[in-house]
Amino acid sequence: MTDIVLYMSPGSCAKVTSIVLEELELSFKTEVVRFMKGEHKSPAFKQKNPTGKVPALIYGDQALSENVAIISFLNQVHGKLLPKAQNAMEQAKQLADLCFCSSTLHPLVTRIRMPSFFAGEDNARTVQDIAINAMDEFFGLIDKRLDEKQWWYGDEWSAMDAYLYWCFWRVEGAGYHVDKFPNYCDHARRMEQRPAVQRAIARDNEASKILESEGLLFKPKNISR
Ligand SMILES: N[C@@H](CCC(=O)N[C@@H](CS)C(=O)NCC(=O)O)C(=O)O
Repeated sequence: MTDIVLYMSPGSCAKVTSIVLEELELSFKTEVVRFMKGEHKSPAFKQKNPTGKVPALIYGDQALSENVAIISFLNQVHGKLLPKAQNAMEQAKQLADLCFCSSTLHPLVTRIRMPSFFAGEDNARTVQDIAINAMDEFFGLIDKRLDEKQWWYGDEWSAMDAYLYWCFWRVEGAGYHVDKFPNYCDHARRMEQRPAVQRAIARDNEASKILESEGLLFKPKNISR
């Protein structure tokens, strides 16, 4: 059996990889990366991911980063993560969907969750306002698509649902008005019913506990609205 190790930090988008590994029922270990200690920027970690970001997935003797690449790889090796594409265009469209999460939603998630990182405390509210405004369009689009479908691709759960869930969950706890998007809210609650998602959440909570006990748990301040 291939040795699999997921380098993660609680709350981070490594949870997307954690969910898909759990959905595949693969046996894997998690290693907590301590952002507050700068472990992600250490030479040892940068050997796993030169960009100094989680997730980094060790799969056998190889390291792979970027959720989109990890999902594509795991789907090619283990299947089950994306609907079977009938042709190159369909496959490319699935990639476009995943890239929508990583390149469009994720940057907005971070600006809603941690606006002061981008513009300092004085300008945090302005950054967050702009990000919320931009996010509304995309959450609207997702909500509309989920109106008649339980999962992004219909009846079939996919890794796209894991990615959408992480984006939702991350801003839900940051004061973003998720209740304006009832179908997306229902999707998140459906995700939380899945045993694999519950196991990934438990791993995340376990990692939070470790960091909390070490005084290294990062808790961004919410802006009151
Ligand atoms: N596009 C990357 C994004 C990775 C990313 O931004 N990870 C964040 C956590 S959500 C991180 O490691 N941040 C640490 C930093 O930028 O210093 C992916 O999908 O894997």
